[in-house]
This record gives sequence, C-alpha cells and structure tokens, in this order.
Amino acid sequence: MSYNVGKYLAKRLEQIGIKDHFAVAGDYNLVLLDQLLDNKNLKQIYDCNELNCGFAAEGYARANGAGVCVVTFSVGAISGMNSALGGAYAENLPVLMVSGGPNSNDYGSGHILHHTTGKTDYDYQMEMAKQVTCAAERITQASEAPQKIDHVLRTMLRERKPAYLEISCNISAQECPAPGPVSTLLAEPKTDKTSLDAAVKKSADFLKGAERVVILVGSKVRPADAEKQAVELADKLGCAVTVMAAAKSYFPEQHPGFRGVYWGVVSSPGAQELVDSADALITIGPNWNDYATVGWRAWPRGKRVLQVEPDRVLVENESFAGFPMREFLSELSKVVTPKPETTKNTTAPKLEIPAAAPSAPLTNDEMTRQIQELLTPDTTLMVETGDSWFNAMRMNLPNGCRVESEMQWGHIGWSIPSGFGCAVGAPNRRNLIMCGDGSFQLTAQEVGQMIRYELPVIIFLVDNKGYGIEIAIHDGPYNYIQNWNYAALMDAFNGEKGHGLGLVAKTAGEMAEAIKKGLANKKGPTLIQCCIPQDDCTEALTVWGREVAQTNARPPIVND
Ligand code: TPU
Repeated sequence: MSYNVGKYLAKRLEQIGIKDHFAVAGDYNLVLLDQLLDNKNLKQIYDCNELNCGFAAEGYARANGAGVCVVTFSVGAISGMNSALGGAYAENLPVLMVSGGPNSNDYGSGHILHHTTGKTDYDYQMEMAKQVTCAAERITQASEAPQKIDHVLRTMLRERKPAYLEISCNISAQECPAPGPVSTLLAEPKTDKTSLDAAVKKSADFLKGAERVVILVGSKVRPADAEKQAVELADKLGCAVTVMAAAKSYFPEQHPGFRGVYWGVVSSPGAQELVDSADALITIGPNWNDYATVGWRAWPRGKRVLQVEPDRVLVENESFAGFPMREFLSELSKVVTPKPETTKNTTAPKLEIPAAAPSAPLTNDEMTRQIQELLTPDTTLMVETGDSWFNAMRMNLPNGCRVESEMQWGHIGWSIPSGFGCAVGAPNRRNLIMCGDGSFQLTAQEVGQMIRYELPVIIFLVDNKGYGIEIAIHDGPYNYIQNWNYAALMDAFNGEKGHGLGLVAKTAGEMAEAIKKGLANKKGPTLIQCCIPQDDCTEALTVWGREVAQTNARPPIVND
C-alpha cells in the first residue's frame, strides 16, 4: 500500500490502540479528514464544537489510554486548546490535537488568511500550543511527516501529556514513506538498575524504623501506570491506605487496607488522623495543589514522608531517578516487612444514608444514596467540578468502579463532553455523569452527540439553581443562573429520530423511577433533572469552601 501523510498518521494511530478520533470539520482539515476516514479501523466521531471535541478526546484517553482530536486552524484549534491541551496537560492525559494548517506556500508569504487574526504571521498557534504540550510539530513537507508524527506520538505516550501536530492543508494527501515498526513509538527508557537498587535499599531502611506506616495514593499513580504495583505494596505491608480526592478509585476500595479519602479537614472519617499520625507516610504520585491541601493546610511533608513520584523517589532528603514508579514499587514490595499497626482498630469508611420515603422531596443525600446503589465493577462515574466532587468522595466503590474527575484543571462543563468521549471509548461500561446545572450550561449541546451515537449514558443533572461550590467559597449575584427546563432539552436534541430521554425527579420515588427508565433506555442517553433545594449541599463542601475562601483572601505582602 502506498502512504500519504494523512494515511500515515491514521496507521500510526491505529497501531497505538486508537479506534476512534474526534473531529470538527473546517476547510483547513477536510482533506486530512478524508485520509483518516480511509482507514477502516478508525472511526471518525463528530462534536458540536472544538472545546467539546478536545474534552471528548480527553475522556476517550481516560477510557482508552490516549485520545485524538482533529480541528481546523485558529478558530477551532484555539478553542480546543483549553480542553485538549491545557486540560489534558493538567490531568496527565495523552491527547493529540491535530490542526489543519495554512497551505504550505502561505507561511511567510505576506498573504492574509481567513480564520486568522488578520496579520500575516502564522506562528502564533504553534507558539501557544508549545506552552501546553510535551511535543509540537508543524508539517509543511510530506517527506518530514514520518519523523515528526513519530516524535510527537512517542513523546506523548512516554510523558502522558498532550501533543500537537499542525499539518498544512495541501500536504495531507501528499505521498510519504510507510510507517516502520510500532515499537519505535512504544519503547520504554532503560531502567538504571544501580539507582533503582539504591532507592529500594534506602526506602526499605527508612521503613524498617517505622511502625505506623500509611500509604497515600495520588492521581499520578495512573499516568505512571502503577496502580497494580501500589496494591502489591499495600498487600505486602498490610498497612492503611488512603487516597487523595483526585485519586478516588485509583486504589481498590474493597482492599482490606483501604481507609478512605485524605483531604485535610474534609477527609473520610478517620483518614486524616491516620495520615497525620503516621511515622512513615508513603505518598505515591500526589498532586499537592491549593484545593487538595485545603488552602495549604493539609500538606504532609518532611522527613517522615517517602515520596514516590512517576520519575523519582525522595527519601530522607535523598533523591533517586532513572526507573519507572511501577518498578520501584514492585521491587520495594519484595523487601519490606509487614507493618499492620495502622490497620488495627481502624475500618474502611461507609456511606450510611437511610433511604427516604418515596414521597419525600428529593435531597442531596437521597440523590447520592441512589447513585451509589448504581455503582458496579463496570461503572464509570464522571463527577463535575462542584458538589458532585464531594458527593463522590463519600461513596463506597466496588472494585473496578471508576470515578473520573478533573480536579487539577477544574473546567466546569468538562463532564458532559468528556463523559461522551469516555463512553465512546468504553461503550460496554455503565457510564454515569453527575453534573451541576451551572456546569451543564457550558457544554450541554454535546448530549446531542450522545444521542447521535446512541450511547446509553445516564446524566444526573443536579438542579440546585446556582453555582453551589461558588456560593460556598464566596457568594454574590454572579452565582445565580438562568434556570433551564433541562429535561425538556432532550426532546429538542432528539430531533426527528433520537432516543434521548429527559426526566424530572422532585421526590425520592421519582428519582428511583427515573433511574429504572434510564437503565432500560439502551439506545440513547437519559438525563435526570434532580431537583434539590438551593442550600442543600454536602457538609464537606461548606467546610472546604470556607477554608479555600480564607486562603484566597490572604492579604498581599507589602515590601516597604
Ligand atoms: O453542584 P454545584 O452547584 O456546586 O455545581 P454547578 O452548578 O455546576 O456550579 C459550578 C460553579 C463553578 C464556577 C462558576 N465552579 N467553578 N466555577 C469557576 C469556573 C468558571 N469557568 C470555568 C470554565 N471553570 C470554572 N471552574
């Protein structure tokens, strides 16, 4: 078979396990889209706009390891940068953004092109992309396409970060060499055995002297592909294991050592005490931002912490690198002795909310209780920025159940398009989304694509008539929204032939009925508008919001 640039890219995507890619058409990428369509092992999935397209690729990466979005120059790409590049960078997800670019003859020609700023320098998009990617390349010559495409994909997969390709619109169909072996993209850097041995020895010695050992799992354990090895270490140590909020579900909650979420004052019952009283705390891939530390108040540091990062280990002020996290955890597991002190007399947290009477008005607690009952080992629950985070934190998960959140980037509206992409990537899982009404208003139209592709996602639209999380942090008139008739939107999105279902739940009984109908609706999404009182939220949100507000309000240091 003879290759051209677009077909080369398609083949490489297929080889790295991509089955679907997300796109919004524009004249800079149409020929490229034709080339991608030509590969029968790749499906082209369409989005309503590029912000959603980027999020869909991001969600697909969560389900399937990596994601791809294809957009047009400037008007499309700059919109998609927020989600596909900035968001994926923050969340450590390999997402490739491919932007159609100007005709290769137009760079530096002095020509003014449509969709651009009206100036004649077309480097700005590439310069912007470089700030939020691990690799960015422009292809204006077919002969250089293979090495540039390979470089971008190799770096993206190794670093678990987004990458960018700009392909001139007149180059996609130009002939180029065939792809070589895929191993060139997947090869892992070699482990430095000397450094690994030294790190393991030093860490084992450190643990020898400790009795109260606790493991704290953070969100970077997943991009490091080390979840299994974290369990291995927990099995061997027999100690208590807590997770950070952004790592909810990254450690099996039915494991005998699991003791809940560590999140400072809003931790699961008992989890903060365990972490604070540990004389050796093993942190595995944490991400200590202001939200995670509750405004820098809950940030375990110092000599009692053995810090295991994706690319290094820090123990008692010594640092070691040159090996992957999973190898370190696995090797450490082989040499440590059991440290069961912290699992004695402690138990895993359990969400205990008594069921409401069917006629009782729906509350936040009852909604959460009913959603928790839906969780199975094959469920993925996407939780939007807002009180949905805090509701998910208190749920007990069966092993295998995934909670997806976007706690570092925190773009409201993420969950609908990302949930769409996630469902495309894993259509056989039970895909649930919990999304606040304020967030929903940013990206609502992507529900239309769930209808188009007949994805049976269930959306719990939390209708509390405002920005609950913002109200908790700092209230004002800007936190109140135009209320929509959310359930009725489904009819509009269905058009002539869709199978989307919109339902309203104002009581506990109506919610239970709506869930039954949602589970039976296999040919499209179901949106359940969960009407709860405006001031009804988790206790944790209120407490956390107060602390974060105080941190935001720290007075400036004045040097005079
Ligand atoms: O459940 P609830 O009421 O907390 O959630 P809802 O209604 O979705 O409200 C979310 C409110 C919110 C805002 C406005 N959370 N964070 N923000 C700030 C914000 C603004 N714009 C973007 C793109 N992302 C943000 N996080």
